[in-house]
Amino acid sequence: MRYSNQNVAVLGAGLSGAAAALLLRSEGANVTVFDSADEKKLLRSTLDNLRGQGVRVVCGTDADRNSDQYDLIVASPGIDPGSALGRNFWSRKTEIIGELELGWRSCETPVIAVTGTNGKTTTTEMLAQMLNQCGQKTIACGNIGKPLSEVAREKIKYDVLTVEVSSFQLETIRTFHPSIALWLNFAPDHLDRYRSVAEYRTAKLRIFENQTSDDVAIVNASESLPELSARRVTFSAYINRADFRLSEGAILFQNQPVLRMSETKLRGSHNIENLMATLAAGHARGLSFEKMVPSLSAYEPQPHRCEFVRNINGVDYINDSKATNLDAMEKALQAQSKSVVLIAGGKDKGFNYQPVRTLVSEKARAAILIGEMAKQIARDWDGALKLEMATTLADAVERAHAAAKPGEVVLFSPGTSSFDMFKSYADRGDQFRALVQALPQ
Ligand code: UMA
Repeated sequence: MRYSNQNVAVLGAGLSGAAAALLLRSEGANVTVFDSADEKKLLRSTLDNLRGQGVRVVCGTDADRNSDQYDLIVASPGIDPGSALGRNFWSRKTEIIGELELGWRSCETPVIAVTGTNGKTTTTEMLAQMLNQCGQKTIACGNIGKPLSEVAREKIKYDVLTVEVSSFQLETIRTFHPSIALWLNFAPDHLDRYRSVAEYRTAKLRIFENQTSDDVAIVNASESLPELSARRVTFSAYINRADFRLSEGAILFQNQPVLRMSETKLRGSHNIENLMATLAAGHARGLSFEKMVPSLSAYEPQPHRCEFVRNINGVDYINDSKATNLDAMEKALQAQSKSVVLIAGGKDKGFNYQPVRTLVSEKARAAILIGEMAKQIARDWDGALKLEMATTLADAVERAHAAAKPGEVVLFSPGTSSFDMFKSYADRGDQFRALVQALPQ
């Protein structure tokens, strides 16, 4: 067994930490899980399961101050090296890897890795569904929700794994080596974790770090990326020299039409590029376009991504809670052809809303602001459009309902993450949907 009798510390008792701990246990390690949160705030079922499998769990300030020695430290992606728990363990000489790297080391299946500031979840889901329907057995895992370590522990046989990877996960890789790596796009994000946009980009670029000339890098042609060892395949909805490009509503590969957008249920130029990257990955796996097209045509967009909720008296209500950064908000606004009443705001992630001020003033007639960022956004957009402050999401929905006129759209596209008021973007989107469903006709 790979980790027989090794003492391993796992940082974080969330999804990644629990999966890492159980994989390590199954491979013979003595495991201690550390979590800064008070034990009462953690999921009882997770802790019971870990302890039942012989894992020691240390919570709260005891975790932040622990000084025992370990042979290996495995970090969950959400542990910032600068946090109290992070500082305690990063200051040691012991090897630290992330949960993604741990899962990779126990995995014998080739990996397709998908990164990008936006669109990774849609692309990962769409690609996994397409590969399965085309007879290549895969699972969508990683940042999408099921940690790679859990897939590795289950030991189910797949032809390939389709892994969504975040910058947080890539920060702590060593040997992680996808045979196909997708770089969808890049925009500023996570400035509450990184000191600069450049630092965030550097973490993300590590997706290509261990690739060789036998591998494929599928990259957005509008990105100026460094020299890559892998064979580069490009895509773009805007650049004509890309291998996959757009012409008259159809995706072309080497100038031959392979998919018409009207045959799919996806809209917006960001989704065209997600489709191009998916087709490129399937092509790299040896699939013909004829085989891939029926699956892509049938693909239904997932909730919280410009999801149509309801029309009330001629006003469309759209849930775009997945817009956890400004780039995603920008794409949602660009995709609107009707006048918008925008609901925006949420957690303070260290950026301001100035960069979208002009677009917002062009697309939106009014904006209703919520969360930690509300006052900052009000300063950034002052004078650009009518602004209202709301105390809760329910208050924001009521205000939007009162403000919107027939023919307009109420767009809930926060532009930042949800953790100031909600458990996750999905919780936030579910609450928005329920509030809209409860509005009178
Ligand atoms: N914790 C500490 N100390 C800290 C920070 C956190 O002890 O300083 C503890 C928390 O109390 C908590 C645990 O760590 O109990 C949470 O760990 P985590 O934040 O790594 O969360 P997981 O539940 O393990 O989920 C992680 C990813 N979360 C993050 O990267 C923040 C999930 O991505 C991913 O789905 C999951 O692993 C499985 O791979 C979520 C995400 O928001 C969806 N990702 C970001 C994004 O997509 O933008 C990167």
